[in-house]
Amino acid sequence: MSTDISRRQLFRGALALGGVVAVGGSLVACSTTETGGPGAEGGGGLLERAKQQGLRIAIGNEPPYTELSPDGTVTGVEPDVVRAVCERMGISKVEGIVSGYDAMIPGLKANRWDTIAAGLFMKESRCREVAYASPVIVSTESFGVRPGNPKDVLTIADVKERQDLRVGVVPGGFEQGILETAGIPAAQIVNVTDARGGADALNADRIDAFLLPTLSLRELDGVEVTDPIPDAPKTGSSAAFRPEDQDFLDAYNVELEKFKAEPAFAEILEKWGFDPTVVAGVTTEELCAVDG
Ligand code: 6CS
Repeated sequence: MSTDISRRQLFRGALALGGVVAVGGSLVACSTTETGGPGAEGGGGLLERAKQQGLRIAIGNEPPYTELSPDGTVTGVEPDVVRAVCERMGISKVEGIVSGYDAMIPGLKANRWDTIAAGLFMKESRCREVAYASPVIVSTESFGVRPGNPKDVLTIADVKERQDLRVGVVPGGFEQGILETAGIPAAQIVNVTDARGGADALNADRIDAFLLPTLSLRELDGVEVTDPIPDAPKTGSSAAFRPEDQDFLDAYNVELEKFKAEPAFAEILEKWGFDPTVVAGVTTEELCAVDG
């Protein structure tokens, strides 16, 4: 069982002590925008259009990967990295649009946003549809369980072997793919709306475990978080683009690689609870080889 306190608990502590917590970020364009955005024409058009109109990113609002603050700002580890790299590209505005994970790639293809910056973990099926930038995070998966882990759920193999276990996942998420790839029957896989919905389902005994990234689970009050699941695949991500925006991606990667060498990159990751040393040397090709 992980007992580390979450970033959110630290945040609350700072506020309770009267501390000032700087929340960066730009305003969120919460409404979905019509198709035909800056990337509509594909090719080099996105860079020029983004410089003029800003870059629209899809986010999941699942801290610490992405977070929509009450005052409308969008932050989280990936949006903060995107914003820093965009500044180096002459793009001064980054707008976040909240989406479910299952709609992120279709929405990108429909030009509802220009980039996915949500911690949409790389895997074969996704890498066939979108073009990922160089990895910025590698993280782990855990089970959220009721206090004391009464069903003793610790591994994917436990779920496979005990068909009475019901596991919650967010629709179309990486975790649903983990269970399906492991051959776990659909009857054991329960869709929940999002991180908060999964915690509610757990506490209402509609599921026995909630499969989600370790750091996301740690943000949820009342949920016990298992140690990282030993037989879950490596989860890594970065910004994802339409294949036709390769020119933009090439320019983005040049600035991203420079930024990754600066202390500010590690500072962003550590602020959100990620270990910058884990992603060092990990490649898109490696993460795109993950089954699913
Ligand atoms: O990549 C995904 O689908 C998963 N990523 C995060 C950050 N949370 C859950 C989601 O299923």
